[in-house]
Amino acid sequence: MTITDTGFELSESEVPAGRYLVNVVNQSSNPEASAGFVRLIEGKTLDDLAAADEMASGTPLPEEGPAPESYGWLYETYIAGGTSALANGPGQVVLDLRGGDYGVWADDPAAPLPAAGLTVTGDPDARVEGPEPEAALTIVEEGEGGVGFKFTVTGEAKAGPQIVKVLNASDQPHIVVGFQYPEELTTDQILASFMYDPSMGTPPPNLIDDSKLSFPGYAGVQSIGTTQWVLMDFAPESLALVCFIPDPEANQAPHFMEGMITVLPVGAS
Ligand SMILES: [Cu+2]
Repeated sequence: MTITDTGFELSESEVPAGRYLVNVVNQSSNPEASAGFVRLIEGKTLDDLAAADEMASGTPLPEEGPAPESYGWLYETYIAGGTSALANGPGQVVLDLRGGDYGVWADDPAAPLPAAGLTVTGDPDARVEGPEPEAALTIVEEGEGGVGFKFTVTGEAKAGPQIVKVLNASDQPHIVVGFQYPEELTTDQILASFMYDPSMGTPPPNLIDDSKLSFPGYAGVQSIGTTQWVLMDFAPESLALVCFIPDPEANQAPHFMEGMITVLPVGAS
């Protein structure tokens, strides 16, 4: 798959259901462009996976983002996962495509990039079986809407490229945004930095300097019960995992506010 500034180009338009290694090449001007696979449901089209049509017709989405009821169906449908690729570099993910009509999207219903279609032939309900890549690190997404969510991590993150297995064992979709920082991080520091707005006056101590952040780890939105294996290439720096999906059971609070934020050490390779 190639991501450009006008959309997603897929090498295939139709594939049988199965476990796939997807190579993502980013030729767009967005260095953190991402791509994921969402199965469409009755009454929903590729236009429901991006804001491209609204922007083209001059009716942009409201500044606060699309209304929650417009994307509620994404909490119910099958979303296989996805990854991002740094500009011109390879991104790789292994994921399970069950039968159905999919849209390849930028992991955000308000994204300006139009979604691209992919038909997957085969049983829409059958779990995909296949060889499992050997992962260095496993992230299990746990918890319950309205109660709280967390990442449970086993294994050790190491500097360099590695396969990270991500399993959604909760009751809502999740995303893993892994960012790195050259100094030590704490979850309190990250939360305070997310909440800080310059109009609030004095910044919190240890405010994160955005210019020092990098994003070498990313597992795209995935629905309940899915597993994906993503190639991540860590630097020997602090690593934080954060989920930004809103929780409809908690007044659309992002999952990181409900506990889905974790700081990990990265060992020498
Ligand atoms: Cu989440």
